[in-house]
Amino acid sequence: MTQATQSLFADHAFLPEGWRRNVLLQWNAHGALLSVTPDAQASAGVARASGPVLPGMPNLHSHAFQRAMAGLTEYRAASGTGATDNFWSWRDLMYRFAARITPEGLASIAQWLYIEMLKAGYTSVCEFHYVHHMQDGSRYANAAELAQRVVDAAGASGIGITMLPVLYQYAGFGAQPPRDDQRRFINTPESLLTLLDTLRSARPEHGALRYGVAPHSLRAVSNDTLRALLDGLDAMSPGAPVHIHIAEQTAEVDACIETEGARPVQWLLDRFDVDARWCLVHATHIDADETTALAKSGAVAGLCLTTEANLGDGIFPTHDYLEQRGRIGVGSDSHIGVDWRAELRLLEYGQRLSRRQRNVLASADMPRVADRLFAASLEGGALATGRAVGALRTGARADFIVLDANHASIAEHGSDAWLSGVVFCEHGETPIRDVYAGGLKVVDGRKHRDEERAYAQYRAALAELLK
Ligand code: NGQ
Ligand code: ZN
Repeated sequence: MTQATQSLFADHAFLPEGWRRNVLLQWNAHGALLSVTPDAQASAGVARASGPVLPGMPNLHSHAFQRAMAGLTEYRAASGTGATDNFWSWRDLMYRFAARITPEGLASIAQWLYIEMLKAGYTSVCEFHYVHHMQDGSRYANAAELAQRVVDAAGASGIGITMLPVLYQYAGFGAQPPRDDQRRFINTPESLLTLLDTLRSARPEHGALRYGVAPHSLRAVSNDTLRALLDGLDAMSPGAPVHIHIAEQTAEVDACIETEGARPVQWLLDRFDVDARWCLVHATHIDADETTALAKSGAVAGLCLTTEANLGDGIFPTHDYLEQRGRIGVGSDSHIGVDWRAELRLLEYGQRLSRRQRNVLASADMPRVADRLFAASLEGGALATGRAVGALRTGARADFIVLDANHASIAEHGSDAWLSGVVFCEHGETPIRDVYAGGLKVVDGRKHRDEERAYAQYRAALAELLK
């Protein structure tokens, strides 16, 4: 039996044109918005949101298993005089962790992580999934076993997911053979496409589930294998999303120049039709020409500020890129934090600290930094998901957040200051009270419907992993 239309009345809601009053939201049984009507009449039969309503934020970059190692690598592992920890030494630790992941463990970690995301107001996630094989590198009976566990965890939590199985083929530029500790990740374009095909048959796409692919990085594929992957994807699902790690570390930029004769972003833009279906994650190290070219391409720059800060990556030229109308979105990546408010705050603070100015990412038509960054990352993040999300408009998913109007960060402020309070203030518990994903209220009064059970399972999985 199909359920009747559902609805919510909001005294204030953030629509594509900004804050509007008396907004009636209506959606169908599949979780798609049927109408969004400002200046509507409240009526007796319609539930009323307890506070201002925002669209849910897409999380454009996640490695779910890494949630279980958050907080466990914050010590100096390198020894000897002048020894430094860096991205690469962190990666060694992370690989040791990845080697221990089991299907059951991954399911429990992903389930808990996605609940944390929903509680934070992330209503979609793009999962850049690369641990595919058994501990010894051989295939599971179902080649898509681990990816399927992640898809199922998303379904159970209620979050929308774009599953991006990762092609990891080489250890470095010039088609270097994979390292032993990368054996769980390795595929050819053909085997990866087969894995994706298997997964698509077992778990067909629907309103909350989409597929794409992720060539891991230019280090991990070649020109030819990237081409083969994209051709295969287009045969299966034309225009599906493509995500890639692109220029996170100066060492990879140097290696790319040395073996390929160009910087990574330039190399990619010169050889492939990079457009709005692409998400370039960590385009951190780009020069002025690449900044202009990337902005012009229409691709989304995937920024993961808390992870990039945690790993000591560097600072993306956000100001110049936004001035040239570049698209952005945010992701929680390694999940050292799961909070888009912190991502947006740090995005601005990196610019403030390096330029010794304030309100760097404001623009002439959007003088409020939080409003500009929120709107930009909704739009770019939505594009990266390849799903109809990121805005309160007809046809989009009914994904939204209800703020606590009495929260100390926004109470007594005018609506024009609400997003500033939400993003920049760090006072006590989250101002996010309720969260709807696909029209279902999955977080009610800061609690997810399944959080106790999921947390117990997460702890059990973690205990097992850390044994
Ligand atoms: C990853 N993570 O794939 O998990 C990467 C590290 C790599 C981040 N870049 C591994 N944050 O890039 O080789
Ligand atoms: Zn990543």
